[in-house]
Amino acid sequence: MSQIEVTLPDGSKQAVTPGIRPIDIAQSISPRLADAAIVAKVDGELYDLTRPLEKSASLEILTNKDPEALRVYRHSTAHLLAAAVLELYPETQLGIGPPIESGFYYDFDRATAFTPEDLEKIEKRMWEIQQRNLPYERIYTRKDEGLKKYRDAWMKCELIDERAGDVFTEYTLGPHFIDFCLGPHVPNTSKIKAFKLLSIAGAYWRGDEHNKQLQRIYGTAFFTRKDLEDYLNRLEEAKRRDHRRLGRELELFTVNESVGAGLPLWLPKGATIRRLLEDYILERERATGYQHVYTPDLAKVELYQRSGHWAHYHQDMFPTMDLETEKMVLRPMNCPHHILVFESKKRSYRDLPIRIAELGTMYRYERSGVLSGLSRVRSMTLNDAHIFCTPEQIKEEFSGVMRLVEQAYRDLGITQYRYRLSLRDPANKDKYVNNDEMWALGERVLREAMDSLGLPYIEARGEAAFYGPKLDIQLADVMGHEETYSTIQVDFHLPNQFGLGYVAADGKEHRPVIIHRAIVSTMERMVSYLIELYAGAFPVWLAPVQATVLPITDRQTEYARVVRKQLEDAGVRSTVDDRNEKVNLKIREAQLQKVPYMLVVGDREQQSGEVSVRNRKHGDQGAKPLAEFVSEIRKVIDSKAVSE
Ligand code: TSB
Ligand code: ZN
Repeated sequence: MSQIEVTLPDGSKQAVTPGIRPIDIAQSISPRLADAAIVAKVDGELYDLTRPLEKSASLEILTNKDPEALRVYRHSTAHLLAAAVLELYPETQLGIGPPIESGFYYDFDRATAFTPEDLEKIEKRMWEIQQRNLPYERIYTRKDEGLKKYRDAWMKCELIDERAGDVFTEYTLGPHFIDFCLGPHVPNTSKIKAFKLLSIAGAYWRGDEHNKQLQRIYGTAFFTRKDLEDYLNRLEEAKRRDHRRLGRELELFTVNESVGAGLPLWLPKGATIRRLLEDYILERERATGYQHVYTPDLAKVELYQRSGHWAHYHQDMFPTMDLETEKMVLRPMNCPHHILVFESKKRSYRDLPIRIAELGTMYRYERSGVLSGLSRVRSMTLNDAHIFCTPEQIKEEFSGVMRLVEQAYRDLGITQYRYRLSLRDPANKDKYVNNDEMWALGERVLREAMDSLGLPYIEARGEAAFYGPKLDIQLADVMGHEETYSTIQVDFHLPNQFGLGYVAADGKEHRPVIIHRAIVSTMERMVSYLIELYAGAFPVWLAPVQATVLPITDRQTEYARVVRKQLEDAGVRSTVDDRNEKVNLKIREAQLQKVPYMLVVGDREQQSGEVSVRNRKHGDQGAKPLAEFVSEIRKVIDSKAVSE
């Protein structure tokens, strides 16, 4: 019989008999490899370890160290879930069950809603099936036969109908379970070692709200129990820090249906934090040569046609408002307005760089599915600025912005971040302005600026602004999910669109470059980050209430008010809890509200003009004269210490 040739990743070749399975080859290399093997890759395509090889090809064995293999493993666990659901609730119909970033899900059509108790039962049954050591077997079914066989399974029929060719693949799991699937999977349930079902949610078939609503069961799976436990611990921690929950509990912000999704209302305590952040950054900008302006939140459509937003950013804008003689639109960015500020008078090279800054409110039509608390919203206020400078000044301006970012992060206690060079996606050019030379130049300028600062960065294609590449600063949440906060963008496009100019030393008109930059991102996104970073226990300088005075009985109410007055006079944000409640309860509640200092006052404190200080982290600090406490807390506030 003729042989086929398998090329391994190290370049070595093996002559083998057709029909041999990747798992056999793994076994022949080493039993340990076979043991760790999850799935194969044949000519670059994922391939079942137990699927026979029929022609010469290159072969890779992916093991339980490989992220791509983890997706296959998770998808295989989703089959286990489907098998368990069908054993327990045979009337259920199967949708699809793909892996996702953090695990997998499976969609089911069933008249009765799954309960959390059902989830436990299903998980138990999954383990039972896992114990049976069942193989995942690939079989081929003719399309016409399949459609007949699955007459009553409407989702399956739709999926089969769509497949090209006369034959489709299915996978069995033991004698009773079979599902339409492209594969591949792990060879056997014994490979599956650690999983957990997490939640149930509604989901429309194919994500389309006109379709039937299904029940989606989410779960996750890892190669080891340890990895699973680490993940579940992080999930718990993420719940504890979730800014949407804390936003409610600490009365920071709210979202109301009557206003609309993605349009948060800042409550007094949240507004205090926001105002502090705004004051902070405005002060830093004043100190570093920025000029602040106010510009309106909307403009005529023509402005965005000219800037290119209309052509490239339309999808993210709210629809226009048709007035009698003009069409207006809510601005999705502040740049065009700032450009008009620059243009409002003649500029000379002596004036450059000109740094126009604004806490600019803007509106983006984010799709409802991606909205989240304060972190992704539809109305937002950006700590924005546009720097108009000569090409020679870019590098210095870039470093100046970086210094601002680093100082702001230090003051806010942000220590973990990555730099990301965000480039356009060459495969999707119409999302971006078309000028290859300009893109190459922008990219080069950013790389040089980063290299000369000696800062490392990762790269991401498809993340640029439509007008140019960006240097983004990425912060991650507890689950490791990254978002962009600060950003610095070099733009050669908008100056051209608006025909901007300044008079250079040679007396001729030259074109400036625009650097778009945001230091602390939008107030919304940064506050969402700070809430989670501190789990609501803000550094004293940012805490909405810095000290609360707790009289032990109503005999000290008057004294408590005097104490509070003195705190307020010293610029310390404070409250008095003069309810007729036990002081222990008042302490407990202040603690839950994460107030940094609780000042307990009884008869003794009143007589001596003292306060008994309790710190939210360190507990009882003993009694001290009020003036002493005031000067101590002032020091903590003024130093912007991130822990007291
Ligand atoms: C920096 N024109 C530039 C500006 O001059 C600009 O708007 N850049 S941006 O599109 O990248 O947005 C700036 C920052 O706003 C982003 O880095 C991100 O941190 C924040 N942001 C963007 N969209 C949202 C949103 N939907 N909700 C909250 N913050 C957002
Ligand atoms: Zn801009």
